[in-house]
Amino acid sequence: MPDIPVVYVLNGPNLNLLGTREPEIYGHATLADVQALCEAAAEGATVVFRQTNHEGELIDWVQEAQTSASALVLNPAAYGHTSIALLDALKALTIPVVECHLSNPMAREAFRHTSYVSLAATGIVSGFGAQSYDLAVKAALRLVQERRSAATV
Ligand code: CA2
Repeated sequence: MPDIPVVYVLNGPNLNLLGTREPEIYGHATLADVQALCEAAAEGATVVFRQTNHEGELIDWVQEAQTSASALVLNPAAYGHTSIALLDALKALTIPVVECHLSNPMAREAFRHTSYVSLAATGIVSGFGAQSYDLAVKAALRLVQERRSAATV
């Protein structure tokens, strides 16, 4: 029986406010709705879903993912634009990393056009609102599957 994959879905600062403000940018779904969406997208795989407003805690969880997860979906929120420490933590991972954003940062202010996280991400899903997470979890699981198949040939 194959091991059940574990997908860490980590969320950065202010995403706890989702659904309460700026619905024109981030939509009406709450973070609890997004978690439910990720669990549905995982189709039986285990989802570990967390949010923090603290950079160090996010980095601790990224480090934890290396030993406890098969893949990481990360919405770094504003830390994606600012945190070299987060990038360094991501560079130490050997599991697939899917960067995920509700909005499309490239279509917004210039300061959102830089993503340190992208330098370490396998791929990026952005601009689809809460559906970005559905796509990101599915992409992460596909990457896990591909790696497992490649390891058995
Ligand atoms: O589009 C995304 O998912 C972002 O990662 C969201 C970040 C932003 O800094 C990135 O540029 C793009 C902001 C998260 C804050 O979320 C809020 C949600 C509702 C109300 C207030 C903040």
